[in-house]
Amino acid sequence: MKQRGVPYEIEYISLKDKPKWFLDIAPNAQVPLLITEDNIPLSESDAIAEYLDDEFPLLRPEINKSACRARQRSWAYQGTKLYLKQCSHMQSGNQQIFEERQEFMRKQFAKVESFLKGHTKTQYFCADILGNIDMAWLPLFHRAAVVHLTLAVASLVPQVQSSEWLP
Ligand SMILES: N[C@@H](CCC(=O)N[C@@H](CS)C(=O)NCC(=O)O)C(=O)O
Repeated sequence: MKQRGVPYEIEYISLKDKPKWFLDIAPNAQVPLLITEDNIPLSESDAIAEYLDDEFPLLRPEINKSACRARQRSWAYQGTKLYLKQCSHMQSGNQQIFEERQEFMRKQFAKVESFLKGHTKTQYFCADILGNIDMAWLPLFHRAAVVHLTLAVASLVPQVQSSEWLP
């Protein structure tokens, strides 16, 4: 939203002690939740991203061409599906579980890495300005970099080591 120039306020909640106002309006009881200017609560990252695309000018009108746009959406969806898996990876109870989950995450990152290899001419996924697909993968790359730096494990994605996602 910052990139789009849309004004917003953030309210953090405790996921261990979710407030009643949140549970009353979030059907999936999960974050993120976006409350629009008209006071409409929206949940599910993909639905929120789509709403922002529809409501505010696209950052990247060139991706509006249907096949390209659908492709971006599909990769963004691949990214958002991994959020919870990555949370579990970072919260592994022991070394063996951590390594099993690390292997799973490594395979997922390998897929996006092979996609990125075909898109090296632009700064971001498919253009020189940020779009939903970058937004979807940004937290994954950032957290992978945090895991890498914190635990000194082999990096999940080679690009992470040298990229600007590093904290
Ligand atoms: N499908 C949802 C998943 C969101 C999600 O997994 N949120 C997690 C935080 S990373 C959450 O709220 N966990 C708390 C819970 O499920 O009780 C989306 O894409 O928005």
